[in-house]
Amino acid sequence: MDIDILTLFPQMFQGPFSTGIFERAIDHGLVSINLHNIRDYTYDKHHTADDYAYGGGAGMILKPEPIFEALESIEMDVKLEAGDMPIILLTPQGRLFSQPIAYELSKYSRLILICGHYEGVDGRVAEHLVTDEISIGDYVLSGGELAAMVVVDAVVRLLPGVLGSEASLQDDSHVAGLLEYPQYTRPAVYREWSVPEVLLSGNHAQVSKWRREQAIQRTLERRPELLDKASLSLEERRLVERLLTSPLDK
Ligand code: 6GU
Repeated sequence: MDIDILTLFPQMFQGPFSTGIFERAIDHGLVSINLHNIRDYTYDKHHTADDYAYGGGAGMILKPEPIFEALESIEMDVKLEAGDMPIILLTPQGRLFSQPIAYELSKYSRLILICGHYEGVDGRVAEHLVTDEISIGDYVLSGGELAAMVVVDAVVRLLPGVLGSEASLQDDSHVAGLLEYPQYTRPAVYREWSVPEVLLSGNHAQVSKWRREQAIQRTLERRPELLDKASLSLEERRLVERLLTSPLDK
C-alpha cells in the first residue's frame, strides 16, 4: 500500500513510522509512506500557509492553494489509479473512525491523507478535493497529524504480512463488535494473584467458552451500547440477560 500524507509538520511522523510494526512493514516493502510538506507549495517570501477567516473569528485557516497544488503534484504519478483512491481530510468534523473503516481503507492500494491545522481548512478543500473526512474521536487535537498516525497504524496492521500471525486479528477488540477478553502470560502466580484456572487447563473448548463470556461481560460493563450491534447467538443473548442480574466471577 502506498500512503501519501500532506502535512505542515512532516517531522512529527519520523518517530512513529520508524519503530515497531511500521519499521518492519516499510522494510519489507508492504507499505510505503510518502510525506509531503504543504509549505513546499507556497510561493511567497514567508511561505504563508494560513490566513484569517472570512467573516471574522479567532484563529487562522489553512489556505486552499498549497493543498490543491501539493495534491496535484503527487497525483501526476498516480493518474492511473485516479477514481479509486480515497483522499481523506483528517478533521474533527469527519465521520467517526472505527475498526470497520480501518478495514474498508485497508483494501485500497493507495491512500492520501491531508492533515488539517489551525482553526480549520478552507472549505473548498472538503468541497472540491477530498473524497472522505475522518475524525478519530469527540475531542479536539491541535492538528490532524496525530489523527493521521492513528488511522495509518490501524490500517497498516491489517495489511497481509504486517503482523506475525493473521489469527490474532480475529480476536482483536471491536472485530466481532465486542471488547477483547483479558489475557495473561507467565508467571501463573504473581504476588499471590493467580491466572484464571481454566486457562491452565489445556481444555481448548473451555478456554474458548470462558474467553467469549469474559468478552461479553466486559463489553456489557464498559461499552454496553456495543452489544446492540454485536453478533451474538441466542444463547449469548440469554447470557447477557443473566449477567445483568448476576455477573460472572472475574
Ligand atoms: Cl482528525 N483532527 C483534529 N484537529 N482534532 C481531532 C481529530 C482530527 N479527530 C479528533 N479530534
